[in-house]
Amino acid sequence: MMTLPARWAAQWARSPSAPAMRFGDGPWVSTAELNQRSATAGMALSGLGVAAGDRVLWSATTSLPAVVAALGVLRLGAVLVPVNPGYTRAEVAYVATDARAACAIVEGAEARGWVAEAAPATQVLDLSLEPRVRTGGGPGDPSPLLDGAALGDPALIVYTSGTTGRPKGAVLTHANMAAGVECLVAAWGWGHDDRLLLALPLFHVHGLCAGLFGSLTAGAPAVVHERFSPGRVLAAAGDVSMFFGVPTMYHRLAADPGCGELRSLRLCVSGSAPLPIALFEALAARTGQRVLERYGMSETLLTISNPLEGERRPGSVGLPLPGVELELDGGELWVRGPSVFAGYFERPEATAEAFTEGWFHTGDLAAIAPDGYVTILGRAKDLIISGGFNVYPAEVEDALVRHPAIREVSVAGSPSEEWGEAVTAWIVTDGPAPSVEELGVFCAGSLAAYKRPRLVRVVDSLPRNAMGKVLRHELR
Ligand code: MLC
Ligand code: AMP
Repeated sequence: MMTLPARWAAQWARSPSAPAMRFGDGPWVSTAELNQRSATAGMALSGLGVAAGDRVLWSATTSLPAVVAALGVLRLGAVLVPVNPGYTRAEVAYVATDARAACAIVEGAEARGWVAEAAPATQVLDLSLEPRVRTGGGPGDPSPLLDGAALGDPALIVYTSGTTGRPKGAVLTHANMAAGVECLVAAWGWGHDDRLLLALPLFHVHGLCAGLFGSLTAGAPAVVHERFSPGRVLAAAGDVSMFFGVPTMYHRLAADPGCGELRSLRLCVSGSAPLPIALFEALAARTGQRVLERYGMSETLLTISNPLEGERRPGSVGLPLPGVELELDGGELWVRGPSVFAGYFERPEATAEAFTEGWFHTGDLAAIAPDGYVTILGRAKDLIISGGFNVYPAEVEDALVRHPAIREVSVAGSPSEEWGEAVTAWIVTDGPAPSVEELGVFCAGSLAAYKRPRLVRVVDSLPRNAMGKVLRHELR
């Protein structure tokens, strides 16, 4: 097994004129150009004092310079820490300080200022990798060894709240990343002739590892869209062979009169949230596609998938991918395998709590049929999944309870056809109740847009158990 950057560099050198990716309708970027530009990025970072093993926060919308910067980080052996570019000051500052980032590559000028203020030792760069806010760092090696990371070295730190608490950085090693990506390439028969239409955000493992790194590893071109739009996806469908999406994207595609355009694709994959059986069936009827549903997590990458050949069972996430072992503990799914992360960054206690003898506790409730097919039944953890983004009720409650008219609040997901779950706040008020719009404005400074409540319900009191803990399931 090789690290992914070493494998990509070897493949790029072998076939330098192959198309690697294009952005929208832009020109194709060849593997030679990607090779050269990502090497230049790695060397530029090194020249600024970033060393192998350093953590590099990376926050940008999807673009070629953003991809080049991320590949440069990995080729240098530094550790990529992706952050949603829609995050507020507090959210970005938390990750920058928790990760103790040596460097931050940040697209937005305002967000660069937030990082510089919160983490003065962090070298803050824009996407051209020019220092924009002179702070930490210093001259480094201008001719570093690229693609020299070892398999056991950390490659990626993905912030997630796991099953409980404040966001923690899940550390994925190069070995985890290679195992998690290579098994998808094999399982889904991903060859040079494929072309992936990639409209997922690149700051989560779905878009980054499965989508972008999968394409690079398969040696297959990707057509990358900066953001998802059903019309643009359907217009591009004739030019690609695969599409990966979250259920909200499939919901919007199924509602589009042009959704039959998906018929020509070889493979459509769904994940990150449950794909409702009715939506699976609507897509099958309208497009002929039996969408392949798979399951994963930031901490484990993708571990369970319906088969490429054989039965794609609606409502089930399929069978464990090669090398993955599954177990149920009191209904909770535990997983073990080569793509399961090394632990939470500098949090030995949280790591110890998340594992039992190498088995990672997913916090998801599942059933395994006698023929091995897995169905995700629900969650043991307090987590809302809205449009494929995770929202932690406690974080939303902390923001809302600061509102002067809110005496008590509890947040949970309500069923939503479009979003899967819609963030909903049950509030007990003092005086007139604030509207959903007013609460949106109120928490705009502390919560990214997708975390803000879409529904507000005013109640006289919150249901609690004998210990005083709010019974969220009774609210739902
Ligand atoms: C956007 N908004 C959301 C939202 N996405 N609100 C709730 N939930 C979401 N998921 C907000 C916008 O900020 C905007 O707010 C308003 O909703 C309307 O936006 P929109 O234009 O309709 O939404 P859009 O930008 O089109 O985004 C929808 C989406 C996006 C589905 C394309 O949410 C998305 O890309 N989801 C993918 C998430 C993903 O990649 N998850 C993978 C996690 S990895 P306002 O206030 O401006 O009006 C993982 C592991 C695994 O889970 O197994 O894969
Ligand atoms: P994240 O922390 O963003 O990686 O999200 C991981 C969570 O997404 C898992 O723990 C599941 O709850 C959920 N998830 C991912 N894929 C699926 C799926 N196909 N069906 C149901 N839930 C899923």
